[in-house]
Amino acid sequence: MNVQTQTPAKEDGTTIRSEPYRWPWNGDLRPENTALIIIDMQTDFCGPGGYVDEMGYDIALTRAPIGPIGRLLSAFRERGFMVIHTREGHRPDLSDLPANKQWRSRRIGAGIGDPGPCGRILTRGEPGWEIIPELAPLPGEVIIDKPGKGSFCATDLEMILRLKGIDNIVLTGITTDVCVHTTMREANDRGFECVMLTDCCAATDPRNHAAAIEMIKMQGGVFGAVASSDALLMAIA
Ligand code: C5J
Repeated sequence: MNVQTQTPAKEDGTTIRSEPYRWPWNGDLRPENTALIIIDMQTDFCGPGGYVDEMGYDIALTRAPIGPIGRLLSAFRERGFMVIHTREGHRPDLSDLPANKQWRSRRIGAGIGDPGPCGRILTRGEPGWEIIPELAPLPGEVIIDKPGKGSFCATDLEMILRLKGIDNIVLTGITTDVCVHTTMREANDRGFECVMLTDCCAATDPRNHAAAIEMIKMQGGVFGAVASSDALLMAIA
């Protein structure tokens, strides 16, 4: 495609400093058309005794984005942007848990649906499944309960975004290489304009975090763009 024919992004504060292009592509960044999605900031992914901890990964890594997400969340709430939280987890009867997913989790010592220090692992209604208090949803904010990694699979997220007139999605949460990336890919394929905030995400291995960021920047922004939360905060200030 001849890039000269595309609508140029404005340089007047309606785009943010990001890679590999200034985001969003068309300069149309407003509270009415932009949603913040906070993915899986649950005790199971970043709390002591949760799923990630039980698998033996370092939760200092997955806790690192809590502060940056908190600051962004306050700014988005103040300015009236849509805020959406997601939770990965399964029904208590595990009827939505594929047998291979459960088998794999048991292999690494954190069987989904099995008892753990924070209740049954990745099971809806259990303490470990709750969003951490630092980032707790406010009444009226959308919460998406998802059985898989992507936030669009087997949920009503797309319908909610379309009905609200959302074009732009800001992606934050954990983990960069799994649920955040899967959600960004799903959103991008549906035509949403996505940016992932690098300091507001984390992986259980920093190399995977770095690789996930690089993947987004390929092909002129194959899934969208990446930026820091400061860049976005500056633009909406
Ligand atoms: C994983 C997630 N890693 N929230 N879930 O199983 O990324």
